Amino acid sequence: MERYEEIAEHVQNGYSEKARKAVEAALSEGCSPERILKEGLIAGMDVVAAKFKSGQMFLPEVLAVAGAMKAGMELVKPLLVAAKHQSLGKVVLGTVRGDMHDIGKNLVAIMLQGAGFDVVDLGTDVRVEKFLEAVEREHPDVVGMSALLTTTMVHMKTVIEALKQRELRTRVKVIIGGAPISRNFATEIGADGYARDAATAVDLVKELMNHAQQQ
Ligand code: B12
Repeated sequence: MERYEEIAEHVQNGYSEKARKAVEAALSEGCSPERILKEGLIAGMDVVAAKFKSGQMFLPEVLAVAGAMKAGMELVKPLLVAAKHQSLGKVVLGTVRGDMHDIGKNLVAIMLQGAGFDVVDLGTDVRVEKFLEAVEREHPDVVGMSALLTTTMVHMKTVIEALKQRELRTRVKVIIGGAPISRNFATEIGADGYARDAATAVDLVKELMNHAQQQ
């Protein structure tokens, strides 16, 4: 079996130790961290997402899968996050209130750091106040919010409204993402952009920063 498939399979089974060892082996064989992430770890998670949706997999199993995914991500992260001396800008990231999903947000953080941005990760279940405090404290160029639940995506709008009220909205660009999020939703709530995956998120942030400089 190919290494990438092996990694994907261990992620699907929720085997953290095996996933970690397979990623280690792949790296020592010279496999690229990008392919390990895409064709191994994310490919495994895609299968799990489909099975969870159709009721073939349940929460405790998905929790184990998330653990295996993280074990693998820890090893590829330092390789993707190359130390760049000059920062391209600063991004504050967080998963909104009531939402514990952080795998996608963490990937966005890794890719942004890899591209040369400073990232301040506020974690999961981030309340409005915490986003506002971070904008005041960190002076980021961009605020990124993640939501994976239809019940929590509504909080993105609350944060945008609160930024307006505090007169902070014009200081930052706001981007959003997560499985239930669409471009239409982003427009509807007044966000500056939406990206469907981590690689596109990097392009989006670069685009918004260029735009801001030209203004
Ligand atoms: C793993 C998982 C979990 C894990 C999370 C572990 C963790 N640490 O993150 C656990 C087991 C804890 C979990 C719990 C729950 N989950 Co869940 N979970 C998933 C699952 C299977 C995969 C999510 C994932 O990690 N995907 C892989 C990553 C790489 O993809 P991603 O998150 O989409 O992120 C990418 C993009 O969206 C984008 N992106 C993400 N964030 C951002 C942010 C910005 C700024 C940008 C630009 C881009 C961006 O880039 C990322 C990288 O490419 C999804 C299924 C799915 N289709 O998404 C369900 C899913 C999200 N869960 C679901 C549910 C219902 C729940 C629970 C309510 C279940 C329950 N009954 O308790 C709880 C809620 C807990 C809570 N309060 O948050 C539903 C949501 C349904 C809905 N419409 O609201 C889903 C869709 C499954 C389903 N079809 O039923 N879950």
